[in-house]
Amino acid sequence: MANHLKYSILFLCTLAISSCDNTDLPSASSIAREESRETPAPLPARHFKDQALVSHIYTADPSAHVFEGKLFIYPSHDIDTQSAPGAEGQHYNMEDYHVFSLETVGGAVTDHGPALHLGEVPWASKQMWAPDAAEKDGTYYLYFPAKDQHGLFRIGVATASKPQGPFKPLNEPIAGSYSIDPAVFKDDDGSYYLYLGGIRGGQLQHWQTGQYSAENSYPKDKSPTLLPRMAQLAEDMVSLAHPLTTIPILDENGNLINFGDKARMFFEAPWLHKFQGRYYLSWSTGEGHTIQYATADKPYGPFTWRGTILEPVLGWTTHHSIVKFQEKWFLLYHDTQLSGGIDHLRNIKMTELQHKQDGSIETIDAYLAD
Ligand code: FUB
Repeated sequence: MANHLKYSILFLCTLAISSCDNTDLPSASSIAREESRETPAPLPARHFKDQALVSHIYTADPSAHVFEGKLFIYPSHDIDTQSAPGAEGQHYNMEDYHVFSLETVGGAVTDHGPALHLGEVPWASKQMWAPDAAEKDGTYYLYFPAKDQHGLFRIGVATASKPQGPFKPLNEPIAGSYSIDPAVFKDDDGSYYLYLGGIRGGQLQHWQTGQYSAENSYPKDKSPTLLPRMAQLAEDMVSLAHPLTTIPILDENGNLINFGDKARMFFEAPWLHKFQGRYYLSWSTGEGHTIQYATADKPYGPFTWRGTILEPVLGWTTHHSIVKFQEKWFLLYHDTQLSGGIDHLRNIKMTELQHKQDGSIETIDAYLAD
């Protein structure tokens, strides 16, 4: 038996003994399916630095914002699935969103219940992946990726009068949108920008020219990698002020980062935050399993690579957000601690993030030192 599976079973036994109230625990068959997937090298059972924010359902991809003085979290809601794992991410077959809130760090986490279900979205067919939210003039906007009736990811919007929803979806996705992982950044002048993108299952490789191509191809290792996209949101918050544009990410020599640079290349999960007047773009490297970041003077970039925010966590994916709450900065992220390493059954966590004097970010390890 592989170490990875042994560790999964051990961890599940521990959960059972401690009478955890997790209602979505995986079946033995899902663990077996997981065993056949390509996973990172087995990790030793070290102690986790942070504990899951909630354990009654599986959650992932936490986007966090402060609304009405509370920290609101908009994660994916992971579910066990009959879809076999595959390169297209078909086993991430989520169907709804729950919104969570905290009044204080370390305090009770409120699950506000179902906020939007796939069946309510006229244009969507499946896979409600990582969402984000924004507020403007008392209306709350939930931005979410889902596959349309042709199997293409689009970004939808749903609105509510409260940060926790329930959200009412628009009949159509955002015109000109594609791929996954929307993140909305509000600048100090009141402008809103939508960042997005994810390769492989996230389909960004099909939009290399800005137009859809059925060809499923990637750059050569020594060519610039695929870049995340962004656009300013129009005043109505549900359309783009201009077509999506690429965001240059440069290395320390001023060259675009190459596709072969697996430790730094953009894979998915773009997030934008601003610290001391500087724009910080952070992203998941996918196969590199880290969160990297770059900085710029403008929301459009070009961004220059600066370093690693988060070292690999337990599980294949890594996805985060960065938010200032009650005078401190926090990294929201996920791992697969509760499911014992099952990639599509994740749990959200939160940890403090430090900007150093020179504006760089201290690298976070999700494990305690041995
Ligand atoms: O949750 C589904 C997908 O997994 C997200 O959209 C990606 O960022 C990855 O976390």
